[in-house]
Amino acid sequence: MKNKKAYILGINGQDGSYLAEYLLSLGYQVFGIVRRHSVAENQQVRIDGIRDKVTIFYGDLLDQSSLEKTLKEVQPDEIYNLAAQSHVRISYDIPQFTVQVNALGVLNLLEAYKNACPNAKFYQASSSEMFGNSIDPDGFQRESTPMHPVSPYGCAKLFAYSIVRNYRHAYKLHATNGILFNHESPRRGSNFVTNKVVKTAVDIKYGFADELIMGNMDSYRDWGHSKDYVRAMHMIINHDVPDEFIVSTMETHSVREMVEYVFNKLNLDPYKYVKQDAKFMRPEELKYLKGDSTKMRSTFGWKPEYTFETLMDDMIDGWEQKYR
Ligand code: F7E
Repeated sequence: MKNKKAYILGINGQDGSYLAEYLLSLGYQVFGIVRRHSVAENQQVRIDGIRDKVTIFYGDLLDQSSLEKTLKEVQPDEIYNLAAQSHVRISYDIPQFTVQVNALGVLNLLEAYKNACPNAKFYQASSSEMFGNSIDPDGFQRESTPMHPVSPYGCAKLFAYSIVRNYRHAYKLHATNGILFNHESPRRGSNFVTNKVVKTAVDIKYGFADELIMGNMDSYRDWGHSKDYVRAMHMIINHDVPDEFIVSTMETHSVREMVEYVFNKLNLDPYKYVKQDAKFMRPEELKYLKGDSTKMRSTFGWKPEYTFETLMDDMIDGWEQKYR
């Protein structure tokens, strides 16, 4: 049987790099799209280990011609859109760029997909940020929870989620949405809260830093491991019926609890080092996330292998190894 072909936008990101490794292990041929970057090394740093096993093209969600050309050439079985301006606070600094990429970029991609390879399957990285501060009475967000986003990032992601559903129905495309709650790993960018805390705490332990400056520590997040979540993406795209699925751990922790866990693990007293600065606060904050992934679990038998503790331990280990 011929190998399946996967086309991944955002292959050099945290999720894209884990997904590429996972699909290679399943025998896929993997094609990835990267944007031009002035420091060429930076655009492939997370895929260094698999660089000779994947085919990379230049492309951009803002350039439909680049997408259409490469989709025509590759004729993939599966398209994963993991590309985005993915930082919520920064979406307030560059709202128009965020909407161009995360909303209109997805429309460009859907048009290219419809024109170049409409029989392929499609996965859109939708986000729990779309819920905003909407919570069901039992304290969970689920597929049926109303979506009221509270950031330019969340608003753009909601447009993308909706246009994927619209194109699925209008043009009979196998277009799916995974609604993923926060997911982290040693490959997480160090300006997201988990990796910022872990990196700075390890720096403090080894004498390279003497304080951690935080934003709001009273928000709650449902944090899982990216490696568990890329397995979920593959299940969602391969379901017989294109649909929406929440991917989450079903547990929530505050930013404060996460900081305390990391510092305690490194035998440091967080309150000797942690300060707060308004520059890391958001004009509007999403306060509480806890996802109900029952549909995902009962449809596919999926469940996360990492717990909150083993996730954070893996990240601590990742930074400590760099120093060793
Ligand atoms: O913030 C608080 C911050 O930037 C988490 C993205 O993957 O998940 C991610 O978005 C919480 C927020 O992630 C700092 O205010 C405190 O309440 O790690 P984060 P996020 O905004 O939840 C969703 C599902 C996505 O889709 C996004 O792409 O931590 N916080 N102090 C801080 N956050 C940051 N970044 N830096 C701080 O110093």
